[in-house]
Amino acid sequence: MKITKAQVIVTCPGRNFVTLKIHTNEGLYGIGDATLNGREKAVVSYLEDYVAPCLIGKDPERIEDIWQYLYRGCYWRRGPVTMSAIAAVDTALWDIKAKAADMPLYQLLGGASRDSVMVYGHANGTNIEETIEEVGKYTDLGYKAIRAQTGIPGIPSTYGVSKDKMFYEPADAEFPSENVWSTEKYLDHTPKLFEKIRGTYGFDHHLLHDVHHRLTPIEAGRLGKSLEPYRLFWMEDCVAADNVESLKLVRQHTVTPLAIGEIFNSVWDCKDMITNQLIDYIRTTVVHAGGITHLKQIASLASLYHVRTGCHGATDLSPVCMGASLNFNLWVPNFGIQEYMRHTPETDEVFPHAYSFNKGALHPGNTPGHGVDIDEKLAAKYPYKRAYLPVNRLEDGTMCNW
Ligand code: KDG
Ligand code: MG
Repeated sequence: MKITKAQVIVTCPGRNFVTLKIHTNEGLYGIGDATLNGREKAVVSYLEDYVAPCLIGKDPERIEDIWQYLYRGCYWRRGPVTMSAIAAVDTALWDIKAKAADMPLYQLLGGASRDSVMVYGHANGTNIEETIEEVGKYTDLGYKAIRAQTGIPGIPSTYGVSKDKMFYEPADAEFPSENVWSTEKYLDHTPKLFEKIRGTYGFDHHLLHDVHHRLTPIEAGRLGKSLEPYRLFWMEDCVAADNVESLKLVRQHTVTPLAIGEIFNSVWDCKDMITNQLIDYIRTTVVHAGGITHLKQIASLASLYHVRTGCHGATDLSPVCMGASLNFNLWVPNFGIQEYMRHTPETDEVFPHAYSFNKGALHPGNTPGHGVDIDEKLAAKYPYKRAYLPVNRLEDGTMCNW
């Protein structure tokens, strides 16, 4: 088999997605997600200008060799743009291989290790009462795990609180919108949310929370400690994880489990925090961490240190990424949980998929490949629209992490 064409498709059915479609001389094709939220066109150019010309004529079945060719061969390793582009190629090639073998991708990876993949949904509200109500909606839908976020009194808008409750979309402006942040107000308010949720619904569901990189290590230690009575499944991105030493300090103060890694691109970003057992869940996912090939390597390393997977699954990760991730999750021995922010009906229509939700879990389906396709005609009806994630400032105007 030979690769004949590598086609980049950009579409915006409510939000931007970049998809790579690799065609072969045998009529089989595979698709991969290449979406990098707020910087989409950088990956488009990387793929069209540099990667696609090198793929023509290559044997698509040599997935590992092509991965190494793109990683080692470009000299400039790692980084979100490079690794998202490599991921798209890798995902498309696994899709082709599984289609050629006439089996769902999870079978090719080693078969199912579980019946389905536990997911968590996003309950959020502008205040605690609204979030409590949303948690109830998710339990009614059958979710076993729910992430809870709430607005903070005195702060006009914050991460994780959306206008549309089912389809959270933070990248929504032609120029970055500005949020305001107060750690003091957040630290006082957040434990009250979880006290109320447990008081209302008891302890039958897993609860998760995303701090979104905003605290110092000692503040994160304080939050983790104050949340211990409510037994969280995880506290996510409690500090910006550029400096692994930070997590040692957090660990000294709390046994609330820690999840990190949605912005990581490589095993090198998380090697030290895994091998020092400073985290409990690794959040890397297919599209931003070099595809199935590299995610396997990260998960294998993690399995040696009791670290389980918790793949990122926000709406900016396309259904193609979700399909690939679900096949990976059904197989991976050290699976923890999968994030599931639902896509809008428009997005679902552009990306017909085999995966389905039942009783708080997703199954990738049994279609050969990863089970997700793209309707190109429909995709063409939604042209690219520039959109940025917000930026964040302290109340005195100082820039901080969003
Ligand atoms: O593109 C950024 C989003 O994917 C991110 O803000 C969502 O933190 C996020 C999460 O946990 O889903
Ligand atoms: Mg997050």
